[in-house]
Amino acid sequence: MANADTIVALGTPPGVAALSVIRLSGPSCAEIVRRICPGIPAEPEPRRAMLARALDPDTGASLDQVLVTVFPGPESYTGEDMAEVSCHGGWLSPALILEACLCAGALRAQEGEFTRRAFLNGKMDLLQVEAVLDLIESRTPALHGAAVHQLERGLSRRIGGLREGLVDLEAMLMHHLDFPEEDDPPVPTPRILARAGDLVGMMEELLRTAPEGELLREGAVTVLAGLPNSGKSSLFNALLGEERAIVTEVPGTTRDALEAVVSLGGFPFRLVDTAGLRETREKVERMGVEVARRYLRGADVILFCVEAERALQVSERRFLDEVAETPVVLVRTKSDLHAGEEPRAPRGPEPLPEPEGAGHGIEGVVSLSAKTGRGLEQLRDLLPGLAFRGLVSSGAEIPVLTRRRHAGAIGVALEELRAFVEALAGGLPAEVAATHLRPAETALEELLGVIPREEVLDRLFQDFCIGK
Ligand SMILES: Nc1nc2c(ncn2[C@@H]2O[C@H](COP(=O)(O)OP(=O)(O)OP(=O)(O)O)[C@@H](O)[C@H]2O)c(=O)[nH]1
Ligand SMILES: [Mg+2]
Repeated sequence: MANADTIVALGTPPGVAALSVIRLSGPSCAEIVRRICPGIPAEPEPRRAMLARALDPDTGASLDQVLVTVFPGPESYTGEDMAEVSCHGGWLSPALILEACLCAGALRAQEGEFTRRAFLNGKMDLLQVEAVLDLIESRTPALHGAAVHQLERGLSRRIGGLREGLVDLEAMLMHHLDFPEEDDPPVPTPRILARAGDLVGMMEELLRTAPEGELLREGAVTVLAGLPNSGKSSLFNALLGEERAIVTEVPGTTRDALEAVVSLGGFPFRLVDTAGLRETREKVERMGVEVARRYLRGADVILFCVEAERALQVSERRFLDEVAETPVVLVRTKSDLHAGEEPRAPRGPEPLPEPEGAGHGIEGVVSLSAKTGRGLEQLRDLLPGLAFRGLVSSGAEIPVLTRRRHAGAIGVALEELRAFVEALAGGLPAEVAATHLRPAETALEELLGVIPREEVLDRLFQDFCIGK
């Protein structure tokens, strides 16, 4: 599997910074580094930073003062010989040193090539590769936490355990398969079924984390909806902490949908401000209302804005009926205009009094003022529990399926395992039931990347930056 090419890339983004790292991997690392930094010893001490002058290999001109560290394989990130050159950040030093490495014989790395090599050399499995990607892209503590856990093999161990469980089942069946005519098998069928039942339960538990796990990467789509002028854009801006959406006293101000990602309680939310819902003949506004409805159909949570103390109109009730499947927070806006609100101490979200709440997906009512900020905190506290209920209640330590690929593979394994249970419990011969175990194992092996598939790898690595 050894790779003949030595690759090089910037491990840090270009631009003004104190430091920058150039990383190399491949058999000629040490040689290339010594051509650029002739001062370092012929047999450098592994994993120890050495101060050196980096020189242009052609002209001998001084490029920077650097720290060089070599990591002989296989004890390196990629499993190959590696080297890192830490230089001063900025626009030129890193670029010149990178150029010097290319002159000295290194090749420019492809997207994700370092991690790809790490995977191919058995330094990490496919779930860990994905974790690297999530880790560097995460902007919320929730995704960051899940990625670190996955990088530390939390999910890999769980999947590995399931795979072993399937192999155990096969072993238990072995005797049945070898001596089908014997009446008294060493492992009674009920015991095999019980073990299979445990595995089914574990797969189901894992699969339940998938919908919210995928939202960790994409953000929960949180749509602000309501009649024109109900204060949607003002609330959007208040949650973002900046004046992104235009706010005026003219009903029908917002026409397009505006999106922004915010972290609330450590979880990612994709807030969408939309056009106020009303029948209108005006062409642009009508299109805006159409767009709003499209977003509402895909919403994970709806913030339904109604001015405080105003009774819900028929059209608003009808709207709530339409979205009964989606969790809704009834936001009572502009509370500062209603004196009755002021003297009260802050309180938790109250249940919607009948008949307002009956039969709808209303999960809470929050009274707030975008103008004074009062009540915003309550809304922020409420949202993680609505969009990420399972993850909030289970805490950070259970592995989470964060990609469709994960849920797809576990789904296949679960289906096969259920078919196995059904066949065996239904009295079919052991060898017939057993035909479902291999495909279940294969699904888990593909998930871990035990059997690497080119197309899966290509799709995955195209999302990487060059230096990873
Ligand atoms: N006093 C007070 N006024 C508010 C508050 N929130 C919004 N307003 C006012 O209400 C009017 C409408 O606010 P917007 O945020 O534009 O309402 P909208 O729902 O986005 O309106 P459309 O985009 O037209 O559908 C503006 O004049 C705001 O200044 C609030 O909390 N307190
Ligand atoms: Mg608006």
